[in-house]
Amino acid sequence: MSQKKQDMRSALDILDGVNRITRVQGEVDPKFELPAVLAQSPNRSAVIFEKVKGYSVPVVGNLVDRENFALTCGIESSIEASLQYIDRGITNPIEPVMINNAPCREIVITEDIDVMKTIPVTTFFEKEAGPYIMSAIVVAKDPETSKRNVSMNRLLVLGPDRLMIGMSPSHHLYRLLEKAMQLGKTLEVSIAIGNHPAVLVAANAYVDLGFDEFEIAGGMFGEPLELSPGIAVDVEVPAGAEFVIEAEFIPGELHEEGLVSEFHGMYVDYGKSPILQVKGITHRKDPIFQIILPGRFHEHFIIGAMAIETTALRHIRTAVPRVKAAYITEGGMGRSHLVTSISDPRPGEGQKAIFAAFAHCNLIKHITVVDDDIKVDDPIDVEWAIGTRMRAERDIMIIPGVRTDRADPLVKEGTVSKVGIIALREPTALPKAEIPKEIIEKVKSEWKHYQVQVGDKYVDRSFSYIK
Ligand SMILES: Cc1cc2nc3c(=O)[nH]c(=O)nc-3n(C[C@H](O)[C@H](O)[C@H](O)COP(=O)(O)O)c2cc1C
Ligand SMILES: [Mn+2]
Repeated sequence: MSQKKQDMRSALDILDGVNRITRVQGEVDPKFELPAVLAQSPNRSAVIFEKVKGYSVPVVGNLVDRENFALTCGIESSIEASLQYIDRGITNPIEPVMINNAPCREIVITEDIDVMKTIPVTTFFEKEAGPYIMSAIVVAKDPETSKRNVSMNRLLVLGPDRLMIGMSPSHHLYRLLEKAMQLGKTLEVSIAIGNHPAVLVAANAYVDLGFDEFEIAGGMFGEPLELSPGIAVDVEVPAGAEFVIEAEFIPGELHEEGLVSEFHGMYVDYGKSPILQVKGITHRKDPIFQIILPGRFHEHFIIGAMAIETTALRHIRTAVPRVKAAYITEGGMGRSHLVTSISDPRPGEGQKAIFAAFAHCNLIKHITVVDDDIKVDDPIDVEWAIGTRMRAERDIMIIPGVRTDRADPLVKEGTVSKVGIIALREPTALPKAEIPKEIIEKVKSEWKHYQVQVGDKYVDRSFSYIK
């Protein structure tokens, strides 16, 4: 592989360099115990489990949070920078390049395939049916156009060479499978595990069918993503992936999944899902297995949130050109609550932003619109705007019966009521009380001089409320 920094290992190296990796040296059981340690981990650094019971493969979890994303993508850690970086990937996509003898093909297994023997797949929740691979990107090709599609899908291990794949009917992979069935073809997939955070976020972008998400990853990196051809199927994966599982859908066979945890932290029952027949497994030498703790946990939120807020912002921009930022909150599970800011909004533009965001993504069901002096990712700032600028009788929109995601805990026949809150400043608003700007700048630049000592501790008086 070339020296390109597009794989999970290069991301881990960066995090290691800034002490954002915790190493767990005690042995942990991949069934419940490992996820329990990850769930209890006090900070958001990545966690590497070095000794996993029954395996010689280490496991990494908690790879992606907003700070780690920024560090591993080489951008500033701010909502504006991440929006700009992901948006660049979508606006200026770069076609991937193919390389041979990629690291992900160092070890090839095509006989006596046994997923659980090779990969330390973890079992997360009490009432789930078994071990789930949650960090995988699933690559498939449109049986009509051959255009590539990349998404993240949960995979339940059913047997040595059989996986159940969870797929929402509103997502592209489902449409590709339907097309294949109509054409009487089998659909092949290549599943890559252990990827760079940028690749994971790209796989979650809400773009049109036919838009290859690997081109978005290339656009984000500013260079083509390196791909490796398949060994048993005609589908490519990132060359630096840790594990690759090549498979095809078994036509007509479905598996009753039982309960599965969703991003809101509750079990849902989606009924029957398709089954994959595994045809080969390849991996790097000394592979590392990546897990994402599913359900109401930070990493599951963040990967989706960063993708959805960027594509929502692009969509809102077509209706409201001066929209500035968009942010999917953590309380909103990285899915359902959006805050968006507009510079110098005209009457009715708050409403237009709300319509555009609801039209864009079924998952979004609660939107707050603020002015551009409000930091969209600061819940205190947003609440201040609601407290000082929103007139409830005029500014709260309740829109009944809007299409929602099937995971929504309140869903009824596919719909819920959605809420828009317009917390925009009126022209007659009271002026903000401010200390002269030049004095604030002087104090900030000479801050050491002004530090206040209380007892033996210095008090850092935050300037976050002074704009
Ligand atoms: C950790 C994680 C797990 C996910 N699991 C699933 C899943 O099991 N089924 C699904 O349909 N979408 C799942 N998603 C969301 C999709 O990957 C995402 O909506 C993607 O944009 C769909 O792409 P597509 O429309 O190209 O198929 C998951 C996302 C994350 C971050
Ligand atoms: Mn797609």
